[in-house]
Amino acid sequence: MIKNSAFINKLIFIFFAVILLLMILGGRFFTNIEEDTYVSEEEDRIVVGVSQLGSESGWRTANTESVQNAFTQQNGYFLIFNNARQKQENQIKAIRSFISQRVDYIVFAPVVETGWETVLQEAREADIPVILMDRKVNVRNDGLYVTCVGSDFVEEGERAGRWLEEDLARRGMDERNVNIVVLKGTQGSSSQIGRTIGFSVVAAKHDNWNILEQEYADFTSAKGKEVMESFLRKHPDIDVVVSHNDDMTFGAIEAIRASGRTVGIGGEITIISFDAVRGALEMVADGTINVDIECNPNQGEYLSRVIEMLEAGEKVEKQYYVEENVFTMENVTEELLEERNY
Ligand code: GYE
Repeated sequence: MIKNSAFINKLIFIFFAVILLLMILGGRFFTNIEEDTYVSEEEDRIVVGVSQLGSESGWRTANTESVQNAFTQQNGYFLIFNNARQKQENQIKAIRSFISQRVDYIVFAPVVETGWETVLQEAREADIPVILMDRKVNVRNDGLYVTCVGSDFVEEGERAGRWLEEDLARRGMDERNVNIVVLKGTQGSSSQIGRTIGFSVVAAKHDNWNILEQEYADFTSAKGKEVMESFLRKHPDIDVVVSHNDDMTFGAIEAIRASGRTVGIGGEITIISFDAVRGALEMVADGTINVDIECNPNQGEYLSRVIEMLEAGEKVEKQYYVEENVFTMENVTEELLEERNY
């Protein structure tokens, strides 16, 4: 009897041990299948490493969203996104990590134009196509990148200048002395360089346009306010502020109002801004900002179209410009404000 029950116990033990073993093996087996499917799904997708330069402005936030909405899993992409927080060295690190992860494409918005030769050469040696977004690079060999998707910043600057010409003429002030200050974007960035050149080209045609001072204010609202305060302390007679983006403009308007001066249509200081984010367009509509030169951050779709062309083996242009407008009180409509999602 005793012998028998020991035998049964042994049988029960073996039975459960076998079941446990089967469960463990089965579990591993099924997980393996899942992992394999996951890996193969990912292999089908186009892997894009995106190095965004920072998150300094409303424009930048919209630009990031546009990229993230374009490179989705549903659209067939696997996106590796990195925010460099305004530091070129962080962008170089991100690009090197994209290279070591063997991504299919590198997309990046260069914070400044110079200093990219070495890392772009490394991408080239790894055979990874590089696409520039928003800003440009200044390299001796433009074969280091495939194409650029962004804005014509010189044209934007010229648009600002041409608008001022027309506005002064309309108000019968085209012969009078006009004192101008310029809040410039990040030093060495394409948007700052292009907008400065474009506006200067028009300004150079007018002896009565007097550029009192130009100062970098990093495309941020806080710095825009600070630099504007110093302009106001030094120059009691400012007629026009040219501000390279809306965020700096918001800060500048605060500083001007705090100094007791008035802005915009019918005010003492004319405000010329760039970007045309919704908050600024509302100020165009109510006459606080005289004109806003649009810069279009919706570049994600253009970028994915370029990648599709490259995937299909088609030839792409070296530069794609996004569509842009000039906004004054006359053409900022309710619909425009409603559909503006940034
Ligand atoms: O105008 C500004 C942003 O390079 C076009 O960068 C871009 C500029 C944009 O921070 O708001």
